[in-house]
Amino acid sequence: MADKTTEVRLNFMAALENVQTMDELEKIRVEYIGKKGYVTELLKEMKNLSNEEKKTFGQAVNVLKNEVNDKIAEKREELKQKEIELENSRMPEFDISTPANLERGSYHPITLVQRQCEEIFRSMGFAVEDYSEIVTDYECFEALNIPKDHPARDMQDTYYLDNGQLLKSHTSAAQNAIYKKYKDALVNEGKPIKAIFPGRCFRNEATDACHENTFFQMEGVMVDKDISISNLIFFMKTMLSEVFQKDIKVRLRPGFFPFVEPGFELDISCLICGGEGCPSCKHSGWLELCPCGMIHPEVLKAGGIDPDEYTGFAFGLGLTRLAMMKYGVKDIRDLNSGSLKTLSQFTDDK
Ligand code: FA5
Repeated sequence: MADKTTEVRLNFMAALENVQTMDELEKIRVEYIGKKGYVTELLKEMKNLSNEEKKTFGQAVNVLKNEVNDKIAEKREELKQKEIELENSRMPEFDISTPANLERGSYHPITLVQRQCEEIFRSMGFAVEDYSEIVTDYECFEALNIPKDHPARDMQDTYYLDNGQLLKSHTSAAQNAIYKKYKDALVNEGKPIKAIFPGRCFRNEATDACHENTFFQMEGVMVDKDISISNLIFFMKTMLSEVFQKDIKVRLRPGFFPFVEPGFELDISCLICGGEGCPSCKHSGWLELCPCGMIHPEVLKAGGIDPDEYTGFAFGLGLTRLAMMKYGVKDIRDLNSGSLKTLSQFTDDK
């Protein structure tokens, strides 16, 4: 019987010698130590042996099995190493001491302007929050005092998922969650709610030089006792003067949004044409930039805040439009073009 284990061992070693690939190795593994492999078959022959023979033969087969296992593992490592070496030999050689001469990408103008706004508001004590792009109908509309058949929904048609959720049409969709997150600290510790939440928004609408179907907004809210329109105007003015570092002509006019009362449209004089009128501002000389207003009592209530005790303001800054004005981008569609050449001309910031 000892001859048989020796024969299987020699055959195995010869076969292993010729193995070149992982597939071949696997084939040999199955052939020798698989369920019906040569080594496994040897064990089946034990039934014809005496008890004494069974003991020595069993031990010999086990030693062989371990040996086969070890040799296969060793070969696997060897093949892996060869694969890595082959892969490395295919890589182009380069001299790491050569000065880098590669063209570097630049930060997207929207990223730059978003970071700048975050910095400004952080320095004024606002928390920066992140919120999902897929939201519920309740978050995007109902919690904002826009029931199912309210005409205000027509202004914000968006993309709906089969499960009833939707891609958020405005950053206001996060308001309800923010109120709920901070309301306890407001009521129990007297900490005002001060948060901004930038994010990507989606609308199913025709595109032109100042409208995209995918764009960025940055929402901001502040809730406390005795918050008034003066607070709102102060924060808006500070933000704009910090972003542009110069005096910007702005106008505030009444605007309707079901989630604020009163509501305003804050426009800035178009910096592309200097207020003369151009496609970027729909030839009006003004660009709608940051609608805002005092948070509607129903919206505070939906967020778990007592509107008889607390008031607040909210704004929805058009970040994409702000980037257009700051970096002189005439057509909003360039910002989504994905063209490094186009985008890098707007900014040198790397
Ligand atoms: C809203 O989205 C409100 N949620 C804003 C708001 C928040 C009002 C809080 C009051 C209180 P509106 O649809 O106007 O409002 O959009 C706000 C800003 O987003 C616009 O002024 C504009 O700067 C930008 N914006 C809107 N639609 C587009 C679009 N299709 N492409 C690029 N920017 C857009």
